[in-house]
Amino acid sequence: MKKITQFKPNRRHFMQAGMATSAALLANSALAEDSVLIPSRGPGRLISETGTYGVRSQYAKEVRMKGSANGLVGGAFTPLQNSQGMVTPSGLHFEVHHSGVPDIDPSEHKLLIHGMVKDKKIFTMEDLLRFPSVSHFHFLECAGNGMGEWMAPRGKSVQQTHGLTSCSEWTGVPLKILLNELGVHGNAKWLLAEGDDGARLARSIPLWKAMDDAFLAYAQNGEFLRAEQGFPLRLIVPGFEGNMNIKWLRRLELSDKPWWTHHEVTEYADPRPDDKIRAFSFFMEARSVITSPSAGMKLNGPGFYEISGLAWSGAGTVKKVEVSTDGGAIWQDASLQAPVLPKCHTRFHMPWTWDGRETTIQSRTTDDTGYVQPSYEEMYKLQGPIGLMHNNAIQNWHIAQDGEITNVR
Ligand SMILES: Nc1nc2c(c(=O)[nH]1)N[C@H]1C(S)=C(S)[C@@H](COP(=O)(O)O)O[C@H]1N2
Ligand SMILES: [Mo]
Repeated sequence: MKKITQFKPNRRHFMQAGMATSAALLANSALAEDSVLIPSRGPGRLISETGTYGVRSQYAKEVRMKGSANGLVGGAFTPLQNSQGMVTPSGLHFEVHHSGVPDIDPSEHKLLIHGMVKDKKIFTMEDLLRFPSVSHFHFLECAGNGMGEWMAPRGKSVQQTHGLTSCSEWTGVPLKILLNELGVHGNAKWLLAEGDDGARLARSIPLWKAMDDAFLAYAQNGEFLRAEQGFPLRLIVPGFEGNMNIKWLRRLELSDKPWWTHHEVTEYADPRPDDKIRAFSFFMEARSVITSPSAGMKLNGPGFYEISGLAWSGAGTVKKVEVSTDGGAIWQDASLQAPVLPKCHTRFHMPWTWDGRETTIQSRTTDDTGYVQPSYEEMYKLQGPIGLMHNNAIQNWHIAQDGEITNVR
């Protein structure tokens, strides 16, 4: 029988992958070959018993982390520390709700489009599924992602500090197809999008965005939307703050002015240091974070580690991610994993050999508009030291001599 030996990454493997690394590699010693020469297990679980919908291995444990005062308002955070690649599994996509998750029968769901259009119309889901569709990978980020981090580092893990961003492939009907079908009035400039949840969450969407890349999604990662993500229909406004991506969409009303809805005059109006208030901020600006290694993890002694993380920009495409492993003195370009798509999570990697000394690691991204992710100091200058929404500052992870990783400023 052919002998199976344990795989140990070495310098050659990294060179083959086109990466330069000073490979003082993994510390674990070779195991006895006998322990990996696997005797046949015998037959596995019966096919009929695997069920009609796949289940995770019992050893896959990552879950969302719930955060809610009363069970209706609040959400659940994506476990970014375990994330791989750029797509978030639908079952781990973050959630933010303002009145819980409604249970909507798609055969009864309707979408009304009215206001400044030539013909107002009610669409059923069946109608919408007949239109030409598009599929796009986009991140979705709550503008409040990291709101607890403004004043001081509080989160114990990247799930707590950054877990209100996720990325899916969304499929649906481009909004411009529907609007062109109905005929938009020449003076229309805005549309109100309203959800069919108890909160009737509604936001004013600029018409240019509706005519650009907004679409009405009914599917996520190849199947119908999860209930939590807005089943059976949600608005996707790529790159705009999560709150504007109205779930359980029931109504679009066109107008010549914005509505100043509840959210537009409360949480989503951002106070500025110059005493002005920025309303309709729309874009989630460029941001990145190292997901591994990250707070709550512990490095197992000096040696080789791959630094890996996510970068994204609501204004465009990630152009560059720089990583520092010495507290910000030297920055090196990380490699970006293809595909690098607009308004989408981009996975970055950088090989690193830890010398065992205390240090801080961080990442900084630049998008194709030339915008550079700010430090906290730079962000305070623009947005003030007390903020709620749109925290996109550089994240520092401190590594102690014993390998313990914590969230620091
Ligand atoms: N109808 C409706 N749409 C909504 C919400 C809501 O509570 N009701 N929450 C908004 C907020 S604040 C965010 S961040 C995103 C979250 O989308 P997700 O739960 O699919 O991640 O949906 C937005 N759309
Ligand atoms: Mo949100």
